[in-house]
Amino acid sequence: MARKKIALIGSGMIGGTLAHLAAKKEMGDIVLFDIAEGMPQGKALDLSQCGPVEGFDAKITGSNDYADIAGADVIIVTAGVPRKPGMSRDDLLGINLKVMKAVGEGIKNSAPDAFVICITNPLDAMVWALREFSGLPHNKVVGMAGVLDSARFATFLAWEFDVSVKDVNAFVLGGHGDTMVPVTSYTTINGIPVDDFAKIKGVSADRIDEIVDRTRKGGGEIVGLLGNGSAYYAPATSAISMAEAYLGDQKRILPCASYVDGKYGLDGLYVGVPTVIGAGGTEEVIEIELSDEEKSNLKVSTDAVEELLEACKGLDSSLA
Ligand code: A3D
Repeated sequence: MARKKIALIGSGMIGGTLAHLAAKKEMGDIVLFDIAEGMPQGKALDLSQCGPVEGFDAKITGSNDYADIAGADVIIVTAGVPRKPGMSRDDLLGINLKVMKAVGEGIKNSAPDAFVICITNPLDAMVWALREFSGLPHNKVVGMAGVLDSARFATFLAWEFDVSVKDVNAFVLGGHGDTMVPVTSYTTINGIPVDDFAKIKGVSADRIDEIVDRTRKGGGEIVGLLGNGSAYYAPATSAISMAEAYLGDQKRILPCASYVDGKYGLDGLYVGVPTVIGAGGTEEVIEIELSDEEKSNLKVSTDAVEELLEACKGLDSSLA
């Protein structure tokens, strides 16, 4: 059987980390693509030389030509610019929308059969725009955010309760912004609802609210600390888990920015929802019961995403 091919559009901080993870896991051969000349080739050479030490045979190449992504099974898109301290994800809209247009057209022409995972911010609007520009079916284009946001929530809960992260199943819905909705009613510690576990551990409801708030602002906390650029290790690892679910037809239920048309009262929007990922791409969106408060929080979050889509349509008439 031929090896799988993974194309990474954008070879910056997340792109390079993705390449290293994919190579270590022997997911397939890897193409690092970027508009910066020399940089993806340099990273590919450096990463290839990890092979003898780490024991992987993945072929890693760098490119500035979309022809080299032809036949890719999975494409992960990080092309664009990240936040600087003081910027919101939405401040990136104008510049990254133009990047999505170039990337969408490149994918349409060179690798229209790939499963495409978008990471570029502002995520929910960019994945929608990328799908529009590429013309791929909705089930083959998805955004990575919920796996990362849930991992942040799980990390903070595990620290608070002093338990293994492996036993925390955290749940975050909605857009990837400060209005995201960490859902405590579906968050469990080895099956025990988080609110019950907090009582067992003597952790107050106010403290859980603080953790929810820290999760919402988790990306900004890292941007502030780094001083230049945004998180890349956990975003890369999160996207790799989605790529593995597709390549291995794992049917994992992962929170992803998926196309929702009808469920959750939404009308043709990409937003974070629990999604089955298997060989068919995003195979099913799972609609869960929400309390009135959770519903209204989700509405605030999806309204914010809808506003961004309107802004995209204003910036590029081909999207209107
Ligand atoms: P960075 O290290 O700057 O890498 C971005 C790369 O994109 C650079 O190497 C650029 O040269 C390249 N690029 C720019 N324009 C194009 C183009 N038209 N075609 C191909 N490549 C291009 O950024 P990063 O890797 O740290 O972050 C990448 C994106 O991910 C940013 O938009 C971040 O905001 C976003 N991000 C999202 C999350 C989510 O959870 C959704 C988390 C962290 C970062």
